[in-house]
Amino acid sequence: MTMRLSMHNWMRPEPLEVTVPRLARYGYDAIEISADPHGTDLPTVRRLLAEHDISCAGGLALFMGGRDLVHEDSFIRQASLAYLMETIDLTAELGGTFVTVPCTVGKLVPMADAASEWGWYVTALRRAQDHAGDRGVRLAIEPLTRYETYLINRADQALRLAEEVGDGCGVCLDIFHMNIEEADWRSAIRSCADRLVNFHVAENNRLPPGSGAIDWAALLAELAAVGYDGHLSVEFMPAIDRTPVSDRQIADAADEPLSQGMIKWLRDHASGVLPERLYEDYTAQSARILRHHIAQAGSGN
Ligand code: LER
Ligand code: MN
Repeated sequence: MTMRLSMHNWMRPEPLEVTVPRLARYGYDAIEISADPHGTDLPTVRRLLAEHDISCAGGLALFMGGRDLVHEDSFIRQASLAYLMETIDLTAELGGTFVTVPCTVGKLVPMADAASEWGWYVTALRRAQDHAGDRGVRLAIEPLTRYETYLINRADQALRLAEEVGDGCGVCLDIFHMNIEEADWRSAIRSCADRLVNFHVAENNRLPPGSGAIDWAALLAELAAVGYDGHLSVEFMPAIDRTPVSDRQIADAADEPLSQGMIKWLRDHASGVLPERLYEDYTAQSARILRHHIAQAGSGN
């Protein structure tokens, strides 16, 4: 079994009717979907995926806006867990096998003492994993850089959390975040190998593979060596560039007709709304570079 290629749909606010045919055009196998469980018509999405031969690898829970599993207010924690549960349901309905769970993005300061937060997190994720397990889905705890969250930044922290949550709980590593936070990305991958259910890819500068300093041959060889046969999920997110040297023309999120939550979400990733052409080029480049390295890793070169 070899690694498969997937991509998120959260980096560019656009309908799935635009995203899914694009993925098919560039030879992706799957989508890692983030969708509003209340505003998504499942039969329509299922039809769209089938029509373009794109599978649902898994889902991603967007912890943006008010969503926070370790908020000091128990009502907010409860509503955030309900959101995660519904994302698990939606993902299972589409045939996905994991739900990626990052911390609340843009929350850089804790609200409570460390023991309370850890306890709330473990309790919520145990309930979510129980719910997910009944549906053939695993949670995938994803560490993010310190610039997005203060809580889970490294593989060892994610692993400890997953172990406390229980056997079914997995980990999702993201080489962009790892490149900043891990002392040794190889040993981080090895330590999580038994629980690694998803892997996000972007360059060290969060550009698409091929436009940065990550050694893709070495990375994919390491993933193959630990027996990883899940998805490589593309997640480029170029920084907004308002200087005269820019050729990106990324729109400030606030200049687009988006919700306040989505505006903050994009800004918290130091980005904005990418023009269609750039997004298309980055999607194509990611597939080209990764396909090459997946084939090399598969042949043992
Ligand atoms: C998500 O996969 C991620 O990497 C983050 O930056 C926050 O969503
Ligand atoms: Mn990621």
